Amino acid sequence: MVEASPVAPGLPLEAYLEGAARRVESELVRVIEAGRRRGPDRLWRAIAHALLGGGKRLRPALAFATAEAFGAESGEGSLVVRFGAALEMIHGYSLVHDDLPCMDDDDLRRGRPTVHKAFDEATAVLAGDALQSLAFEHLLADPDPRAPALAALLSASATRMVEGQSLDLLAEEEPPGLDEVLDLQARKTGALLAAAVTGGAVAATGSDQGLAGVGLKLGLAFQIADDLLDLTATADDLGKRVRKDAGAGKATLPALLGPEEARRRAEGYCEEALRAFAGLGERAEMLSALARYVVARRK
Ligand code: GRG
Repeated sequence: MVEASPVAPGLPLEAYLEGAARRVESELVRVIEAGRRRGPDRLWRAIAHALLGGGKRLRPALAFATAEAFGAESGEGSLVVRFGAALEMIHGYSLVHDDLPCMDDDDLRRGRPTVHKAFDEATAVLAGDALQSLAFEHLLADPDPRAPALAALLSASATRMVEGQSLDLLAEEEPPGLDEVLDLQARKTGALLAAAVTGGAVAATGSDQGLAGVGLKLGLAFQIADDLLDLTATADDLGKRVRKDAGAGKATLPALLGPEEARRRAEGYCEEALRAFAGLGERAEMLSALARYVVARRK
């Protein structure tokens, strides 16, 4: 069984997540400051609202820990930190668009009003659009010869994410079976988490090191944990509306299999990832700690 609560104040994992967030946020702040100098001010304020309003920064942390597992540095100015910022831009855009009235219609995200509530719908659509292209503009501004491979990886995973979102919307009309839900979630959530892991490997070595499948499993574990938290956590814990999946009749693993079997599956996927990371040796210890956090997290 995956350890229930590996994150406590003062323990290394929490410090690691804080450090990863600090590095990625200073990069995001620099990009936003440059944008605000150009304007339009309203668009860039909306982008800042989307990018700097908290968030666990789990995807960059996974990319950094994977790069480190292959012996690379993940300090300020490194290629993997630039990649981590690009990941957060794609993730941020997906959240802004997902919250829109034509999608999930949410008012609260990361404990604050969603972008279309704080600004307006048209500005939220544009902020999401800009974030999507900005991710590639930012990544490809790095002269490192591995930057184009990272951009290719990120764009493919962003397309998978949109396919997953489309499947999710279609599922509201025709309830999907278990295999279809797993396919939907592997694309909607798994693809970007997998890109975080493989991107870390590419930044460090130029190869994805065969980690795509493991990254997808970790993404499925993350989504199941998210669905379980929707059932058990409070809006204060998560900074977003809760119990919305059952209300919307969403097909999730907890709904299809029951919460206990869903948790068992999440832990199984996590164990698979842990076995693969163990093969990378001691330098992958933080990566393993992050994999455990994916299923044991409380927010
Ligand atoms: C609209 C193109 C488009 C895609 C939307 C990712 C997604 C697809 C929608 C987000 C809705 C959602 C709840 C997805 C499931 C898992 C998920 C991505 C949760 C949020 O990620 P966290 O927990 O968020 O890493 P923070 O705020 O910590 O960054």
